[in-house]
Amino acid sequence: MSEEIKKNNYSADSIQALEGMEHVRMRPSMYIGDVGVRGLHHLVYEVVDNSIDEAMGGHCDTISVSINEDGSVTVEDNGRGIPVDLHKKEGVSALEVVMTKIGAGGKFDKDSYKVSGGLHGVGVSVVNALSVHMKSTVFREGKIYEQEYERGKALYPVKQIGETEKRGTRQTFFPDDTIFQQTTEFSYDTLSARMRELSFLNKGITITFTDKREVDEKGEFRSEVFHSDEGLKEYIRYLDGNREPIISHVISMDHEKGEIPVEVALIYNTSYTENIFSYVNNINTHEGGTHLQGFRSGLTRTLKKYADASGMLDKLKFEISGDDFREGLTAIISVKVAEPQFEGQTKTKLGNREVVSPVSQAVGEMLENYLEENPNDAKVIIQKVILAAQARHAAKKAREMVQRKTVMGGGGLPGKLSDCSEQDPARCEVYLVEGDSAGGTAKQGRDRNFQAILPLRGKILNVEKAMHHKVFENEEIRNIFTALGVTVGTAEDSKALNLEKLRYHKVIIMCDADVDGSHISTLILTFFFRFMKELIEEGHVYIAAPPLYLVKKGNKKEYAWNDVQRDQANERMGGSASIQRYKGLGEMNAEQLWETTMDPNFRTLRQVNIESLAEADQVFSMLMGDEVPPRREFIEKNAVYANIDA
Ligand code: 0RA
Repeated sequence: MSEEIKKNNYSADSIQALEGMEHVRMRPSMYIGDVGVRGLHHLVYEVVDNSIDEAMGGHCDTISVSINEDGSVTVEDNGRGIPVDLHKKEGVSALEVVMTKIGAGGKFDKDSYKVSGGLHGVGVSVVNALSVHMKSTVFREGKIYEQEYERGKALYPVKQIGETEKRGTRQTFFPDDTIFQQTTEFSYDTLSARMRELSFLNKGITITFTDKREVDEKGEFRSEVFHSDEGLKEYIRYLDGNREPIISHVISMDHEKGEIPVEVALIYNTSYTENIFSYVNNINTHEGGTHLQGFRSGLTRTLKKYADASGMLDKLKFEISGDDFREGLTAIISVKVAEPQFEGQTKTKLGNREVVSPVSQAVGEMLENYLEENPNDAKVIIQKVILAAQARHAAKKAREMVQRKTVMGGGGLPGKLSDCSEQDPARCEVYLVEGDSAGGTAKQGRDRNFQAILPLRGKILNVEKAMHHKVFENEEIRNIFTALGVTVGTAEDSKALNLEKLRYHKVIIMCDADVDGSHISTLILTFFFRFMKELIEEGHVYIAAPPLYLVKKGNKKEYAWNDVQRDQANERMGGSASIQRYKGLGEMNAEQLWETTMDPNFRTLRQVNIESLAEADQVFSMLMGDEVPPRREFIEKNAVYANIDA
């Protein structure tokens, strides 16, 4: 915490004067990142982390998480129970210290992997400070103890309320809506995805997750049980369930080397994309870092050595690059580091140098063994690497073509783009519109000062199934690159994206509000996800929401985005209004399109952000891959962008 304080120019004195808990309430973002949807969900992760630590220490095996009927959350484990005896220095129970003193979090157990500096590991007291009400119940040494708090302040000393055979800790909290002003409503999908991820990352633990806010037709709560005996190996199978493997097993290992526990699992599939997810202390390190560096070097070194020895590269005319070893690779790396240094823009890049070599060595050993024992798979992998190298050369040529056109400036813009007159990208937006006819309407309806229109022809290429050079050769995709002013590839990294010349800070996907429309949105999003991830990560991508109905009676008219709104509008008009269902953007005239979907004062845009990259990857590969049954089931059950928090 001291680091953070220095950075933000708070003197130690002013903090003390404020008292830790008050400070958390005054500057919540310093502790949990933000006070939006993300920060809200971090409260749950923080409490669950404590139970996971207890499980990792070998003291418990079951954690249950529930969203209660009243919207609060309960996390319970069957661990040793937080101690309740008197804390000598503070003069109150240890439980009260843990719950009400900032930074008291992991003081009991020296040998747990607590994260300092990242978003997790700030301590359960932060959750308490940001909750209107919290209750801790401890089951320990035959007794039940309880203490309650309001906005972080204990309401009474810990009291014994009964006897029990149980052991464990139960925490229930109700987030403070004066802090989380945007919303205090927890998302089932977000929490469920995190619990699934945690169960893969911490094998052997059972995590049950239940939403008690509503019941289904059978009168039952929505509930899932997550448990993984094989950890990352199973995680890979889950992630790649919709892709076709080219080798017979998931390659994996789990061991401790030089104090740093390393777990790795990987597989090669028929796709052309690289999917590596890395974790430090259960936190997804989006920006990678030293563990990823170790993984890559171990992979490249070992495969290269094997390929060289096999003679398969003898007749090859091009150089093989690091990227080539990772085409069609899905991998997960999870390390536990006692004092992680997090760097990078979002503090999700591991900086500890001492991690590189143990990871590299572990990966090398694991692969060497596998290649030795599975010579057929080894051959398949090397063949894939060679193909990747060939394709990379072709892609480089295609990319250079795109680049040349982009660099030419004005004249290089796609003919179909109707540009805006404003020059400042921060104020410009571009609508990617399905079809030429809707494009025409949008062009008439827009405010040409700051809104540009790029019509896209029908279904754009499914990048999930196409080789890289095909992607760069595709005209619609080239138009998107050129219109946005985005280029790919630098001297160091052939896949790095250059967003510096981005011409619009809002990129808005506008499609029909029907199944075809969401399919097209998904194709475009998949393209962004695979080729311009940073564009999504930096919050530039939005989805427009055209209305579904026009409700009209006499000179009154209202638009509706769902059936409830439609019926309410009809009622407001005294019933028997005429209802037009828009089957597509094409049925709206320019004025209607402007009023409902393009006018910044009235439209609703859904910003696309990738909460969990691994989950998003799984969803995109399912939606865009070969396996039809899971896709159909998913589309029938969910909105297409269910896992892209919008
Ligand atoms: C330190 C010591 C002991 C228990 C815990 C921490 C503990 C903390 C949490 C947080 C959530 N669930 C928890 N379960 C246990 C007790 C040590 C002992 O009994 O000797």
